[in-house]
Amino acid sequence: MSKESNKAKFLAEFPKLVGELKSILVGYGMPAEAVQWFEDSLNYNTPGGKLNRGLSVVDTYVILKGYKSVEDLPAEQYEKLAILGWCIELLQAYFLVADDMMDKSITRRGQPCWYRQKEVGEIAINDAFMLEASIYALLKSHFKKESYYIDLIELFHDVTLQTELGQLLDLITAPEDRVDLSKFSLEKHSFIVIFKTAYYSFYLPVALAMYVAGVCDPKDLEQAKSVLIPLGEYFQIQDDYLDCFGTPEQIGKIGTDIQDNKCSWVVNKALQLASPEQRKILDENYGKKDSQCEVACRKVFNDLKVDQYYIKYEENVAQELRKKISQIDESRGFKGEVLTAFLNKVYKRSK
Ligand code: DMA
Ligand code: MG
Ligand code: MG
Ligand code: MG
Repeated sequence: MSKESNKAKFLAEFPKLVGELKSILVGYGMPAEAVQWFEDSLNYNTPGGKLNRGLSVVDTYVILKGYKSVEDLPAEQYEKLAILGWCIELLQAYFLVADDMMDKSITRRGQPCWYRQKEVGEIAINDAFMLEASIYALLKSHFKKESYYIDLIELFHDVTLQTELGQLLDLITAPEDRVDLSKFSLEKHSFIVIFKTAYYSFYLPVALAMYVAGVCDPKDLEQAKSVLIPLGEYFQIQDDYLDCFGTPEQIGKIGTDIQDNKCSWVVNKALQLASPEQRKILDENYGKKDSQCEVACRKVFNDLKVDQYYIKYEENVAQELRKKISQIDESRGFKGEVLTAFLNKVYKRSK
């Protein structure tokens, strides 16, 4: 089955879940306009991305159970995995609605950010909470009878807190009014991105599929984590790189990291390489809400050839990860191929 038809099959599950979630509101007697609002928020914020996280739950299970392709999965089993995949996409939608408000972003997935819709505004905060609450409603109705139900809930709770801790550090390291580049470092960057991105985007989909497959010995969860966390770190470094060097058409969003004073990989790499003159330019121009200042920073990044360091970083990290994967102990049923599949989805991505 092709990548496109896998995605189409996964997307076809979503309207059913929307129907189910709406029926909870209807059951509480919510007025039709509120039900419509919730439906609009679900449809606007959940399905429009690459769906890599959601699809990976299904893909991981297929590999762990030794199926040849997604098509060979019994329909009932496919549905369960797809629901877990959509639960990650709901978690992602929740984080993104809030992230775009906090980062003052303009577009997401090629359309205006939800909070920028004129009738939405700060109601988006409550919409974000409702996207998150939807996860637990779906888990309850589809997994309550499973022996691993509490493991799923704890996993979602744990990675949610981890992500929020990463977001906290991301935001307090980037105050709007006080630019102080001496607060940045690649070590701090690593901490931020592992927490804000790697746990929920990489560890979560694989761990969910492992629980359903019954391949969830703590040693195996640890093995998966030992590759997925550095892989997620690499993914967020790509995100930082694309924020600066990608085009809005390519990435579906307008980069805001320079003006937002973000502790991004790009500025950290530049700080490592900068001459005292270049450092002065960055000190005076980074984190200012001014497009001329942004241009001055971009010129320093280009002069330092940060993009070429990125290409080198990408090749090195992929090689290291492949080596780590080759050392995975498969004796309890976990498979390194799960991790290779993930790495291949991410390697040299351009959106
Ligand atoms: C992404 O950080 C992290 C979360 C939890 C949404 P970001 O602000 O760099 O993401 P984006 O570039 O997509 O706004
Ligand atoms: Mg953002
Ligand atoms: Mg952010
Ligand atoms: Mg970003």
